[in-house]
Amino acid sequence: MKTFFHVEDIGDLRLALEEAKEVKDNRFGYQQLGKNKTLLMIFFNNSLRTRLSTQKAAMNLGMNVIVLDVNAGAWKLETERGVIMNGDKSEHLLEAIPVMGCYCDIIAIRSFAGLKNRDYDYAETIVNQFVEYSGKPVVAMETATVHPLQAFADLITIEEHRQTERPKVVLTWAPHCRALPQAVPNSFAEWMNAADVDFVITHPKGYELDPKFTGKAPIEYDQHKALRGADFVYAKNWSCPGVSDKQQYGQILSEDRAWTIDREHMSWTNQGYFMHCLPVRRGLIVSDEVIESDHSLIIPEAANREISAEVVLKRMLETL
Ligand code: AN0
Ligand code: CP
Repeated sequence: MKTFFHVEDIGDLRLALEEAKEVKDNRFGYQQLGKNKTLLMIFFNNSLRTRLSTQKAAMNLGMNVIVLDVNAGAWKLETERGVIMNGDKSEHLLEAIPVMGCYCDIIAIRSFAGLKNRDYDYAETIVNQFVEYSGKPVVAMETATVHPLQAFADLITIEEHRQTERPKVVLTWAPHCRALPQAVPNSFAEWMNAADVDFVITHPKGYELDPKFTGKAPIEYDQHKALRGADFVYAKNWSCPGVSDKQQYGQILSEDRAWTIDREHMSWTNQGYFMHCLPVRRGLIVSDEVIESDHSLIIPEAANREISAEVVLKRMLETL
């Protein structure tokens, strides 16, 4: 595996889930694979889970790990071509990338959407340069448009908790006070479409995600109807994806708290499980009772981030 951005990169999902189970049961079984190999983790944005779980996964595989917080200690990087660099940015990404590639065997990168220019974000301008100029395999740790390590961990969690062959999984928008990217719902939709589940998306009008990720998944604008009979409720806020109106890209179109997942919302489901990638704002996305209930899967999801990362790094190490 040379890149990990999309569900296609992992190939057959059944096999990937089997491998995840095997890795989870024997997470230190592949220590020789990573011996004398180095993972470089580059963060342009904050992280708790991704930082810890990906490093843990690499250590399980016997790898060495270097973590670089670009905004804390590195030279400020220019990312645009064709500019006269007479401002506060001392180094250009186009030099920094091949330099970083010299010191590692695999690069993992977190670089969120700027939410200002849809074309720039959806072209994956930053991470594509890493793919092109680093000379190393690249793992997405949430890029402008995707968060596949999260979606894979979520799928593992659903697989572990499903009670039927084909559970109903609902992705529901929920309100938030700050504009958030679409990477998590984009990847979740992409992975659920590829998985053996009944997948439904619900959100207020104007929040339609890019069909490149949602495919033929049905959109139900009535949240109550969508949640009826759900086995898994995956809540997430995202800002306007700007599909029909680019000018609205990245804007907050609604803060309607009727969409907050509380006990009443969960009572419409089939004794469904609550899911969220975290970090989550209580009172906006979800009520205290729901997130603390025994049907909340937030901690198992976070725990499975170690497993999704280990499967991905293992596969990359196997093809180095
Ligand atoms: C980020 C997001 O919504 O994409 C990261 C989630 C994993 N969340 C925040 O910035 C709060
Ligand atoms: N879910 C997730 O990616 O969390 P962090 O932003 O803390 O890494």
